[in-house]
Amino acid sequence: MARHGKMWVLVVVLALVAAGCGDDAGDGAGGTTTTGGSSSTTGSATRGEATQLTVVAEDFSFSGVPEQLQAGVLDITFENSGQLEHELAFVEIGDTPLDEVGTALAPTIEGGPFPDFLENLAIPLTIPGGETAQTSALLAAGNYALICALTGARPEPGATTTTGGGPDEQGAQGPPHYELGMIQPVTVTGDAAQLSLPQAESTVTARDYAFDVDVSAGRQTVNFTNQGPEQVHHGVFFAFREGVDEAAAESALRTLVTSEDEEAPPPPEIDIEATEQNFGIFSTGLGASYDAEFEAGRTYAVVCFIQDRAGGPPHLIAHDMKEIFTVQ
Ligand SMILES: [Cu+2]
Repeated sequence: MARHGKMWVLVVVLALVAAGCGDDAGDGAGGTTTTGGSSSTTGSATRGEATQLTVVAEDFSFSGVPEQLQAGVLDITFENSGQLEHELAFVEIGDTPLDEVGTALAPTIEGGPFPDFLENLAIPLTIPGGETAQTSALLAAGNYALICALTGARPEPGATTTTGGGPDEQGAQGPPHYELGMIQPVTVTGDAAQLSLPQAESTVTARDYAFDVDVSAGRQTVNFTNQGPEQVHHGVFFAFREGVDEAAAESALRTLVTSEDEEAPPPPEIDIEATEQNFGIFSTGLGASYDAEFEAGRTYAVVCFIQDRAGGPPHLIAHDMKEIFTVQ
């Protein structure tokens, strides 16, 4: 939620998600993805220290969401059986009645302040309709609503257009999906003091306001965590074309974010086809594991478009929150 402080950001992110999803399943969220064939078993069971959770999304409902979960590592399978893109967003609501949560969140989604009750936030996965993704994510104790705050309407039945309803065509039309039924209460109990993800080869750490990137060439599991101490972050990746060095990448990124023209294509230095990783949105202490691939010799940027808890411009704009790196 709240990842689009300005319309151009929305346009850019949607364009990148759409481009990334064109030829390779599941790039939208960077999760390990298999299409079809997934068990529809719901509920939870424990294996070791992780809780197994399978959630199925439809247009517009969730199923498989237990009323109670154990704090700690969740091994999540998120199956999107709908036509539209949906997200799995754990939003702490405190004692706010469920029917007042949507109204309280609306300004946040538009780039405004976060409500006071929203301490913990974890949005590990966002995937297009028809896909299934898996991740291990951290969840802290608290009273949550599990919601999808994305917008996007289904194509009208019998409509004469044949646009297919991809994320680019859906645009930002319609109400947030939680207003259409994608909201369920979840109580998370247990000790939140020992939250840590399973070991992974690589790490990307977000903090106020920078990224620490430790990745290598090839396909790998990356643990993405937010170390705060205060703000909410995510990680959106841009890949640059071969031969674009870090100085040129920085200048291209500046061109992208300062462009007044919402219709303008991204700067040519950005390789849309290769821009496929996105790490979810997390409050301090939380995070998830993602399957990611980086090419040796290539330059990338990871940026954050989330606003401060007090509201304001995205962190990339307000705090230059980015890391540009070349993979060895
Ligand atoms: Cu941020």
